[in-house]
Amino acid sequence: MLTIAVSKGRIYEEALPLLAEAGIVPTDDPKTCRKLILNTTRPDVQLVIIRATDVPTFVEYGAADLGIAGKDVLIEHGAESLYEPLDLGIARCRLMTATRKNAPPITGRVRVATKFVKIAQRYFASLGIQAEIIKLYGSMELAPLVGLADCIVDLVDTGNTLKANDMEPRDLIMNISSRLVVNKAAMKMKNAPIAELLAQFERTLAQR
Ligand code: PRT
Ligand code: MG
Repeated sequence: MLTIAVSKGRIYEEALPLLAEAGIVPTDDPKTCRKLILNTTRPDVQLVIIRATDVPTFVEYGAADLGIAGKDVLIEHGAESLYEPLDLGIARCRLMTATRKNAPPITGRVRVATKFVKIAQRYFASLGIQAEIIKLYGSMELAPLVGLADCIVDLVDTGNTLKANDMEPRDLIMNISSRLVVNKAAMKMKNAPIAELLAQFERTLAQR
């Protein structure tokens, strides 16, 4: 049995066509079904549906053999203990700094609200800017509006969320896409089926 960890939402939606090309079609829809383990049309493959930030943990401990996770989540988790053989090119976005519209440029000391604490710390340190990082779990856009922070570090896709909150994107920290990750022991113990799956994903991606 191969177990693949995927988060509900945009990664799941964008991973479905890739999985389908490999003959993996879930027999339930996680939007309407509360099951956390989904069987698929391949009797040897199951999906576990978990929070995006938990995917590296499940794969690291071997609770899932493979996983699909955003590069943002992988860097923040510190995913040295995982293989990351493929950029799936899905759920693309940009990790950026953002401020209130027309805010003065960031210099000297800055208060930053984000859920990407490690990435933000490294980024501001690399610029020689002294940053006080405030960890939040969501709705980062609110922080500058209520005086909690000068700046946020968050994912931006269309930019509509920032615009709706009188904020604007500032600097690009990195481009983000979702990656396939593999448990190191599984890569050895289940090498044949995993290698076959990797090859199929590669063929599909090459055609895109
Ligand atoms: O929802 P939950 O707390 O369980 O986790 P999550 O929000 O991290 O999961 P999910 O499914 O929303 O996102 C999973 C992954 O999708 C992220 O780790 C990214 O790698 C990727 N991704 C791609 C995004 C976006 N695009 C994105 N736009 N993740 C989040 N957003 C959010 C962003 O945080 C902001 O709130 O969408 C908003 C901005 O979108 P625009 O279009 O208004 O700019
Ligand atoms: Mg979300």
